[in-house]
Amino acid sequence: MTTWFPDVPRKIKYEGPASDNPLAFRHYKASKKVAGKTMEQHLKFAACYWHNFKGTGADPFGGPTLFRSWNEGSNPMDVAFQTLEAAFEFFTKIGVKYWCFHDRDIAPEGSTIRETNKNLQQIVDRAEQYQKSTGVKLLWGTANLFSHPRYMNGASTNPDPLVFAHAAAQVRRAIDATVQLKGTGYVFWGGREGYTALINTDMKQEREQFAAMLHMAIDYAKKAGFKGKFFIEPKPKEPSTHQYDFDAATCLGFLREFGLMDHFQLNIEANHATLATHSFEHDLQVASDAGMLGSIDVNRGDQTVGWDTDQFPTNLYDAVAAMLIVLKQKGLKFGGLNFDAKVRRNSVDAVDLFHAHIGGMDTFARALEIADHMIRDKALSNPLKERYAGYTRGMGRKILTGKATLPQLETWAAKQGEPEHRSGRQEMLENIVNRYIFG
Ligand code: XLS
Ligand code: NI
Ligand code: NI
Repeated sequence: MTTWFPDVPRKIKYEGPASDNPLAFRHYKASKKVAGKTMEQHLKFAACYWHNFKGTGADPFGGPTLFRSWNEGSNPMDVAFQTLEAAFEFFTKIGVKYWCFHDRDIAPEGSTIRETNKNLQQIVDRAEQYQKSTGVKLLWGTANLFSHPRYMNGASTNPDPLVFAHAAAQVRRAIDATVQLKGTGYVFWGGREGYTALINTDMKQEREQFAAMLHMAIDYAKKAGFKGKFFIEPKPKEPSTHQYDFDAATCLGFLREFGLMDHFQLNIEANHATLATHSFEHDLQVASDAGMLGSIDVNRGDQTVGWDTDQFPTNLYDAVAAMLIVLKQKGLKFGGLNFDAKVRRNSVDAVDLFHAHIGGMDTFARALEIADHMIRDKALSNPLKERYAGYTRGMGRKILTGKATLPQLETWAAKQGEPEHRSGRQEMLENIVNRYIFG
């Protein structure tokens, strides 16, 4: 068998925190038990196909810089097959249990829908074999409804129903591929489901069109035997100026408005939350509070720039905040932690893909342990409980159970007088977090 990663001769191993081997895990030990499950079961790490295997490093100011051996060749299907081989070699060597793809990442578009479908089917059949031989599973599949020029005005939100139909054809086959590969999730990220100018946009109708596509997907998936969940992945902008799936709260409103709550959950991406001027943990919490946190695209942005830099996650504070939320909701049943992240355009060696994932996996492994420790000690939940204790009794209880009225509350307030001046203790709580992080 060809080795696409000769610099990494064998599977990356756990060597412990003292190791100085850059190609080893210092914290991620797949079999290590935390709160009754292994790290592997908790974290459900996935590597993504697009950035790792199809990313070129091109940006608006310069062309490709990442020349990968598996992308060399003149026949697109040959390239697709060898890329798939490289991908499964990578998944196996880095030790992720899951992968994610767009239809167009894994197979080239043909000149007709029929040819496109044939290409996709061949690659999916091969992927199925690799999954069997390696034990790597599909976390989620999706359709790329944003790269082709026909989608310049949107896919399901396009003013032209024929474009909608092309998108529908793609969604259908991407669902088939996901079912065949036993993916537990299917993602809708609406890159161009939005607009740049309201002057030429019927926003009300475009949102209805989008909902129509999602309802069709639900109906089709049922017949196709899909047992997983659909996920919407919010993002406020880029490539569209105004995207309809702005953030978690907006998506929840949309799903409620169009009767989609039972079939959907959210896939929250760190860098998308920050683009929406939230924190990563804010959007995770919004989704989780609604029982709708299904999966996470783990990455990070750059605080100094306003675009989606999709860097690998290395910030332990953010990862701990995320894992606190994930552990409290008892994990991600249908989803996992997908590294929707790319190496920088000057990280030109294939081995950089390993360094990148090792960093992300170690960060979340450490975060898992820290978050578990904090939860066991009730380090933050006790102070939180104490802060809201007033709502567990008396008038506070009545407010929450819908038994209080404005006049009653007025009488109570008049009788009690001014409330106590109570500190929120933010700094003390931050020190508590640090205590666990510093160890
Ligand atoms: C882009 C999105 C995309 C989705 C899948 O910003 O994160 O990669 O995760 O379509
Ligand atoms: Ni992104
Ligand atoms: Ni993403």
